[in-house]
Amino acid sequence: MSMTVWTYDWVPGAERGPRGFVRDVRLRWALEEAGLDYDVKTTPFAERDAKHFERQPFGQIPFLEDGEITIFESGACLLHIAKKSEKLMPRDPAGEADTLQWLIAGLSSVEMVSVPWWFLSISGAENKDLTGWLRKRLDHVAAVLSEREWLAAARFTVADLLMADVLRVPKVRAFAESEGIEKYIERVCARPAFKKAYADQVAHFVAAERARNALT
Ligand SMILES: N[C@@H](CCC(=O)N[C@@H](CS)C(=O)NCC(=O)O)C(=O)O
Repeated sequence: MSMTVWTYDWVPGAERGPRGFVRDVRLRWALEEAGLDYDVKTTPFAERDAKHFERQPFGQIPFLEDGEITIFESGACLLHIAKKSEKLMPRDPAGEADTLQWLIAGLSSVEMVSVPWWFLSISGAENKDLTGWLRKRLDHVAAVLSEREWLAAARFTVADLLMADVLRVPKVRAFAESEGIEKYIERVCARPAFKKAYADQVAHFVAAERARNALT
């Protein structure tokens, strides 16, 4: 049975806005890697109704529908998809644990710092302590990547998908000032599954912007 990735019907933002970086790309990418069928449906960005909050209690996207199951949080959705495909997570216990720890590290050790840092830096309220904290986290990731090509299990896994998606945010990527991190992002994002997921998301939001402009 085909799964459904839920995203917004439109996202705000001058010029490109966040197109290509909205987190539904993580789910699209994982499903492309796994070769699983999916479609994409939308929920309004502007008016978040009770139905939306029933499926994502923070009124955010993405969330995933898989038959009777609806699951939110991009990390949880990635793990749900990874359970269905060895391409995303090895099946041996050590490889699985390695993948799991690095996926969670991407979320709770790197994105947990990079998102507030990025948010403050665009609002002009840069916080020096947060900058130092992010510097340390990125330097540690760079040190790990100086010794290996992939984060876990000596192969591409869903942990790389997540970490690369966290690191490729332009301001974070530039701040990293690390050749190792740059090459890692290039390596992971050169994958055809990422290119397709990215292009599909950009096309989705470009079409949404055009439709909106046609109405005004
Ligand atoms: N921790 C959540 C974060 C989800 C998130 O930040 N989604 C953004 C789009 S990428 C969103 O819905 N933003 C609108 C809002 O927060 O109101 C996840 O990883 O799924």
